[in-house]
Amino acid sequence: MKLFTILIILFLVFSIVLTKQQEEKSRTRSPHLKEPTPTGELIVKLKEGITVEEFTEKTGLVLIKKLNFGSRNYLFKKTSLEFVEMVKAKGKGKGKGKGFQKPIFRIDSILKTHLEELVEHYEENRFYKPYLKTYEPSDSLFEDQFHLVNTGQFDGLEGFDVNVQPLWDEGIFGAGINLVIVDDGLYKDHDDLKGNYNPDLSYDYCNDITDPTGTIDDTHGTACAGMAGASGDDGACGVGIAPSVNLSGRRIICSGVTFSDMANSLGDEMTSVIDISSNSWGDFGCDIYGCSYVRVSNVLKEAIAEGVANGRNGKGIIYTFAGGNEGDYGGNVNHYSTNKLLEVITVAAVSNGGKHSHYSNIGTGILVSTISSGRNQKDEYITTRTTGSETSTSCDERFSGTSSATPLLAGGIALMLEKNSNLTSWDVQSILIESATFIDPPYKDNRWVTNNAGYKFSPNFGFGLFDANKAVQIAENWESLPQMQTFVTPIQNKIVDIPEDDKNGVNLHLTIETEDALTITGGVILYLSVEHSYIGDLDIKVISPHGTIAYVMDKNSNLQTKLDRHYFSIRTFYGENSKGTWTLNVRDYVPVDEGKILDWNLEFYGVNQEIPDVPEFEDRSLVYPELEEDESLASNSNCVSFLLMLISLFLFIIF
Ligand SMILES: *[C@@H]1O[C@H](CO)[C@@H](O)[C@H](O)[C@H]1NC(C)=O
Ligand SMILES: *[C@@H]1O[C@H](CO)[C@@H](O)[C@H](O)[C@H]1NC(C)=O
Ligand SMILES: [Ca+2]
Ligand SMILES: [Ca+2]
Repeated sequence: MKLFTILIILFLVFSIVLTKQQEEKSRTRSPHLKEPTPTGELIVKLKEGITVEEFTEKTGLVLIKKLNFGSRNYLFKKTSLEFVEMVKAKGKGKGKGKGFQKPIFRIDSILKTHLEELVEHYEENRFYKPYLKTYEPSDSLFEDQFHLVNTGQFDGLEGFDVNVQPLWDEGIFGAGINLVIVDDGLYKDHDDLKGNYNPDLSYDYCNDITDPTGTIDDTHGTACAGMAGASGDDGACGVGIAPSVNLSGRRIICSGVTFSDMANSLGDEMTSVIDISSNSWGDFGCDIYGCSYVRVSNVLKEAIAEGVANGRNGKGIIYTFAGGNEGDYGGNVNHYSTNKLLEVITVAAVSNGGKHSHYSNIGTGILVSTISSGRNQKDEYITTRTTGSETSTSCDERFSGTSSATPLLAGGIALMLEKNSNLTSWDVQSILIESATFIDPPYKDNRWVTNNAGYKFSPNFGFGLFDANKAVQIAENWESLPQMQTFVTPIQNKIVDIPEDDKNGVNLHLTIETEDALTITGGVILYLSVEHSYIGDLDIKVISPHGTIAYVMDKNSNLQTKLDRHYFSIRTFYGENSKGTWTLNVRDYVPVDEGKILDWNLEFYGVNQEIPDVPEFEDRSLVYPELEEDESLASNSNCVSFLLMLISLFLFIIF
């Protein structure tokens, strides 16, 4: 009985130790800490007086070559027969990892005796993977930051991240780049931010003072700042994607702020030194009660156009904007205003499981996606671990949404600019498109379209997931595109009825002549006016002369508004030539409510040359696991907490 008890205790202790070790293992797992792969060879230093012949005779090893240094260093392998055995073993077994045998140089006891007798020292030869230095921030929450390095924590898909580690290893941290967070307050004294804080570009537009800290409730801007540029190795929280970027805050979320203040916050007399402006705010296009179209504010549009054309000494400020979090109510970036402008980079969110985040607005205006929360239909707040403004050390573990996806991209762009500060704002857009990773979770139709220039676009993801390493590598040798040109067609104002209850709808056409043609880079704008007793019936597509379809608007039972010279942004046609006949297709297949098209036209943003080729990169597309039942169900059971999340995660200005 006693023995039995002791055994049980021993077993328990043993399993605890084992679990601990396992934990330890998974905690420190990093792609760069893997054992280097053995080559199947042995490096030896023969003892003084031992000849190669003597050594090979006794050990049966075969000489490969003498090494260049010293006089007694050699490389050996086993006999070719044994090597064949080894290679065979390697090929056995099914599936990745299973039955795989590394070409380990087996050193049995006989060989061991010989070695001890004949050599001074020996070691197995291995493939060397050079990393000049690996940056692994020591910050306590870094290991939870799956968006930066996804090791599979929180059930995520290992490797599905923004691929920043190779850049950190090269020492690219965003130094010397000025990134402005336009938001609520920025708690500049936070331990995670103060080292990167730049007061020169900061301002509180609510109080007309230079300190952007704001009130204790202003946690959103602080979290955004941390996402982009929290410093590393400071003991505080986690780390931003660009841990050395210069951070400034512009406080505009408060009552009393006006359109002109907002416009000033996006660009002012300091525009020559602002590099990037990150904006995780928007207007309210949709909510649980329905959607309404919001007109683009002229003054905001102009401030941004000015920043892109003349900011950064003519290279253009790079604006990132959150796509918005109303995806569960049919939110589409084309419902909104500032965040769909072609001049800005509109960001969608995907989860750590590689899926479109359910709340993330879709639309042809989305440029790229980055990683945030939204696994399944559950409320998982786990995402960044950055900053909160309660004290100088508090961390925010519940920050997510397209609000967090946006500064993540903005910080990534800082890394691109550090590598090549000559990039224009439009160059950055092109490079993001060129470098984005195709993501196609098998759980639903992602409506990917491959356009005539070979680019893939989806209204869920834009051109795909942001890959910082690829973007920076392309940025390094990118030759700036020529000046962006625009071409706007005359307004087509023949009034046309939209056939009621008809699956085909009406097709309208316009033709671009050769002399007006551009290679589309910035995108296409559809301006459209419709008179209809229920706009939500409409389904709108634009089809290029090459047959590429852009899903501009889906039928949306929530939509109750007017379309009056409405601005729809379309990225789908990147790289196509605008020459030829374009088609606008408008359908209404709901047998109540009807209307007519009053006018429409298109505007093209492009250049007078082909888009340059970029190098091919390693394919980082995901292999998705089998569909799990709970992932396929669009459960609405968490509706209330969901709403709370949306409200807390995305800031809105109601115009
Ligand atoms: C970065 O911020 C510091 C202040 O913290 C400022 O002195 C410096 O000029 C900024 N760098 C650039 C490139 O503007
Ligand atoms: C940036 O442009 C300048 C002037 O044209 C040039 O000398 C420099 O090499 C460029 N830098 C990069 C990184 O391309
Ligand atoms: Ca930190
Ligand atoms: Ca109808």
